[in-house]
Amino acid sequence: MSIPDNHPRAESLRVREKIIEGMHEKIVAEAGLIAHGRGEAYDYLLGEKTPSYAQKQQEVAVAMLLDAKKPVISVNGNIAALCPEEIVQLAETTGAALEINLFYRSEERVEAITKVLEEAGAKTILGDDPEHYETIEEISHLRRIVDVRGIYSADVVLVPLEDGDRTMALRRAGKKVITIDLNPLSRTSLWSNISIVNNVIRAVPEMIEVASKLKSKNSNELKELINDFDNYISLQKTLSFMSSRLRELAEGKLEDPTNNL
Ligand code: PTJ
Repeated sequence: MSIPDNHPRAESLRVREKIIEGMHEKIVAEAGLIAHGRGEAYDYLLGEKTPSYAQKQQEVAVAMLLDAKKPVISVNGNIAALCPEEIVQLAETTGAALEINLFYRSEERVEAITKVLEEAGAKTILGDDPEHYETIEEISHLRRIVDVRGIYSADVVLVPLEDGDRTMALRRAGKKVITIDLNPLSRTSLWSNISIVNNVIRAVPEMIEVASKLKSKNSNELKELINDFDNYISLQKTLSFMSSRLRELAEGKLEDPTNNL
C-alpha cells in the first residue's frame, strides 16, 4: 500500500508496511505483528526519540560486544524485516556472528530470513544448517535449537526484541545477554545484563556509530564502561523517564491540536 507523504504518521505506517510485507514473505511470524503493535505503544511513551538513558545503554552494550571473546547477534523475524542492512553492519563493526534463532521456527522461515540477510550483505549466517545444530536444554521451545559455532558457544549474545524465557535460559547457561526491548518491564528486560529500552529502528544504527567510536578503546577502558553499569538502576532510570514524561504531559505540556481549527 502506498502511504501518502503528508500523512501525519507516514513514517510509522511505512514501518508497519515492512512488518506486514515481511509476514506475507514468511520472514515475520504472525505474532510478530502483535509484538510490533506493542512496541509502537511503548515508543509513544518515549516520544519516538532515543532518550539519553538509552544512549548510555547502547554505549555499554557496544562496549560489551567489542570486549567479548565470541559475540553473537541473534536474528528473529521482526529484526530481519525492520533493519536487515543495519543488523548486518552492526555485526561486521563489532565482530559479532549473526545467527537466526526463531520462536516460531520453520525451515521455510529460516530460508526466508537467510535470503534477506544475504541480500543485506551478510557473508556468514549461522543457525540455518542442521549439521551444526545443538540444543540448549534449559529452553523448552524451538529457540532451544542453536548453532554450535554461534549462540551455543558464545560468551555474549545480543537479542533484539523477543519473548523473555530465552534470556533467562541464556543467563542460566552462563552467558551475558544484551537485549533491545521497548518494554522495560518485560522478563527480557529484567533478566538481561544490559537492557536497551529503545526502538530497534533507532538503536541499531546508533549502535553502529558508537561502535566506530569505541573501537579505538582498549579492553580495560571497555571493561570500565561495562563495570560501571547496573542494569537495575538503568531500568529504574528508564521508568522514571517514562513516568515523568507522562506527568509533564498531564500537567500542561500536552498540546491541543484542535486549538488551530
Ligand atoms: O521471529 P520469531 O519466531 O522469533 O518471533 C518473534 C516474536 C517477536 C514474535 C516473539 O519473540 C514474541 O512473541 O515476542 P513478544 O513476547 O511479543 O515480545 C516482543 C517484545 O518486543 C515486546 O516487549 C515489544 O514491546 C518489543 N518490541 C516490539 N517492537 C519493537 C520492540 N522493541 C524494540 N523495538 C521494536 N521495534
